[in-house]
Amino acid sequence: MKKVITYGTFDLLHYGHINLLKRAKALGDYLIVGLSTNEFNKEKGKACYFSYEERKSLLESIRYVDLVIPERSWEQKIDDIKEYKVDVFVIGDDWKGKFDYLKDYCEVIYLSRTPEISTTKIKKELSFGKMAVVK
Ligand code: C2G
Repeated sequence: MKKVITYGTFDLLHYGHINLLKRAKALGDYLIVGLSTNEFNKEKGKACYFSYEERKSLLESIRYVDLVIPERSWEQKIDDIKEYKVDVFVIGDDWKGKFDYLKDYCEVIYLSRTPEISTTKIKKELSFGKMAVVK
């Protein structure tokens, strides 16, 4: 069984996240998501709208996701790859090159980000009262 892992905050889940998870799952048979805890998000300088438990339950409802584990630090990836016998590490190409050190432990793949959508954009536009365009 080919196991894939990815990591992220996945706040205000949107189609860019789903596109990433769909393509990540297509790289193997089993997809693990390391979900940033609220505490780790503070280290990442991210303030989340949804709590860890809420973000976890959203991710677990996605057909592409097989297991959600907590991401508590930058350093846990190698241990996770060993512990879960991961074959492929995948993440969006906004991280291109940043995780090449994992190549000693598994395949490393950077996937193109979905343009135009981000949690930050959603927050900003909602705060200006911009709602979805009703055609
Ligand atoms: N993503 C994407 N397209 C978007 C937005 C996000 O493909 N429009 C991808 C990101 O590249 C990432 C994943 O969705 O692979 C989750 O995005 P974030 O929650 O923003 O994750 P990030 O804060 O980058 O956390 O240790 C790694 C970090 O935890 C990554």
